[in-house]
Amino acid sequence: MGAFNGDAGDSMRENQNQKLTTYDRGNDAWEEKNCAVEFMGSWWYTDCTYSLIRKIPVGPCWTVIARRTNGDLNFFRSWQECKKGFGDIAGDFFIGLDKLHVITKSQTHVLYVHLEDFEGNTRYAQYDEFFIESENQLYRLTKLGAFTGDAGDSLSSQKGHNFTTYDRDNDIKPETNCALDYMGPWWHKHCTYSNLFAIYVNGTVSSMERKGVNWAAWRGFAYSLKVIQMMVRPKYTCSV
Ligand SMILES: [Ca+2]
Repeated sequence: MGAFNGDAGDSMRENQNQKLTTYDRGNDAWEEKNCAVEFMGSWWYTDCTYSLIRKIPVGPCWTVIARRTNGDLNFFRSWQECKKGFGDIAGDFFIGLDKLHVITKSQTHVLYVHLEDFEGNTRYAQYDEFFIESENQLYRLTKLGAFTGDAGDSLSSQKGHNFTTYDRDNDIKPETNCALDYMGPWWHKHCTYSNLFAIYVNGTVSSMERKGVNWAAWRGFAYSLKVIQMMVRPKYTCSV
């Protein structure tokens, strides 16, 4: 690798002479773990790197359960609609709570939440266990494992809580319905630090505070994100 010039700083010098590491081929210097797995990108790692273009993880193991990329599809939906799912899996959609229960019950699953703002920044939140109960148990978010990521943790606060829609109040706020108050079906408590199924607003609109596509630990309650993608994959075994 030749001499550096530019105004971004040199973050590839340490990668010189390193082998390429992928999630299935650990050629880095980190003995205990694989840098490509930990940081979700193939690269010329040492242990690990100062430069990495992180992409949303893809592969046969991942199932996308919800995606929002624009405001065309309304997510502020009824219990029946959230139960069955809505949208088009090639575009924006929610897979539905019944399917989410079946998938997460089949074996232990990991949850990955990808977030993007309107300024081109991306963050993620990963939880090493994720389980949604059946409708009889109000699709309660019973299990949510340890958090890793750079988005901050805005979901652990909702662990142990039922799913609430504007027409089914299962939250613990006695006086009102959180899904109605904040315009998004979710695992509301009293009410929530994340509201990814709320109203799609372009960035900051103060009148829509808490009612936009929020992940409070990253951009706060007044900021509505541009893109969200929720994905699950089996934690231990993935047969391709
Ligand atoms: Ca309530």
